[in-house]
Amino acid sequence: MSAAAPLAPPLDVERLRADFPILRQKVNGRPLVYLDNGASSQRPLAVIDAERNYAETMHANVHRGVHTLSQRATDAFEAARERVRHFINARSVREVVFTKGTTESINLVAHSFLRPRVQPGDEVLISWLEHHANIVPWQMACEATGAVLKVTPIDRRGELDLDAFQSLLSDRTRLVAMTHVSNALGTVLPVRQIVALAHARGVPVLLDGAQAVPHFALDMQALDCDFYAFSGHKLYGPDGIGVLYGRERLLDAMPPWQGGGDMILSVSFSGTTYNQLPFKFEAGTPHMSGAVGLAAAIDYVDAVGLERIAAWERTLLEYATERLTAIEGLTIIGTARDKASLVSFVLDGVHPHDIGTILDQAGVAIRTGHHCAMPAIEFFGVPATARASFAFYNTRDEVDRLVAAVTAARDMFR
Ligand code: 7TS
Repeated sequence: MSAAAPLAPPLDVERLRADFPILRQKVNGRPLVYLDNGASSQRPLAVIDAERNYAETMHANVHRGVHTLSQRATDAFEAARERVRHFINARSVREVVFTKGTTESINLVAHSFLRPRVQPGDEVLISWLEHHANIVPWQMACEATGAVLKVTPIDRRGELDLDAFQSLLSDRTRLVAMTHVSNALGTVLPVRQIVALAHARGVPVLLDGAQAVPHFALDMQALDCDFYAFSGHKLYGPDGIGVLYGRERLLDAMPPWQGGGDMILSVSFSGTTYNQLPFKFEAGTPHMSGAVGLAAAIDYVDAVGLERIAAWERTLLEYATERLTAIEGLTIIGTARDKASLVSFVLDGVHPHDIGTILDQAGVAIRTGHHCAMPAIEFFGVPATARASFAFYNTRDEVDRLVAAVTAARDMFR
């Protein structure tokens, strides 16, 4: 079984693994097999070194000082923003807002974009696949405003019902907010169609890219969405840093959502004028070393090549799907035709948490539970799944270790 021939030469996975110090350890006496990349992927030395270099040679507060270190820190921070802009092909750095992560990016849009625009009875349209980060902020905004949350159904494969989506779009829809890739099932959503259908009705679209950014190349101008949110820690970068991409025209018209330093031009007790984009949305001291580390992660991912990453991850997904399916009593939850490299599954007679614990004893790290996407998991009539999520540094041998450990777990409960 092999994936379609990649355009670039295949990855030298063993060589790349050497870039990730954390992967070199044993857990419970066995070499670590890290398959929880959907939650957080690991950082290469290049990222660790970039954060360290920042701390050792340029740390000071940005945008504030005339002294040399402050200037260096500001230059590094703004260079990181330009690096992100280039990576996602945004038109301008004014469209790149640094946040804590996907969750904060979505909350920013819920507060500053949605709340001021909706009347009682207006609608926000999401899907059944969403992570709680793309459900709860809209529920809170709806509760505060009288707007209504509408949910696009999915089918037994875990694919979005595009016809239903189309009929749920109404004259009252003020925003579509959808995940690009489901973290619980791996489904890749037809985001271009979603954007085109929504825009045809004049409805703006936010995409939750937390699970997409590590797997495929992004182009905001081609995608044409209005907002796009992602996190550094799933992209081989630091935690505590993320991005909100927003169409400049929309960001410009939005009020700030947090007040404080950096987001102002001038403050007096009679009134305050706000700073220009993107600083208007970055109140307080930002995560400067995080931005620098995120830029290094993007450099690293670009050097490896997202096309080659996608090809190798597809091979891993197919291999894991084939081998796991062959385990008696195992059911894969989420069988969309277009899937990112993760497999959610349940095993007859064994609770997912027990699978996770037994796998950990074998040095295999997976995630178990509802993956903060309770509606998506409960749709399949299960309270939880076990989820193995792959990165480009995973190997076929590691899939074999996963399969052996799952088989052992099943035998233990027989
Ligand atoms: N959206 C999706 C699709 C996600 O997968 C996650 C995190 C988030 C939003 C929130 O991202 P954060 O960086 O702001 O926390 N997903 C997971 C996961 O699958 N396991 O742990 C976290």
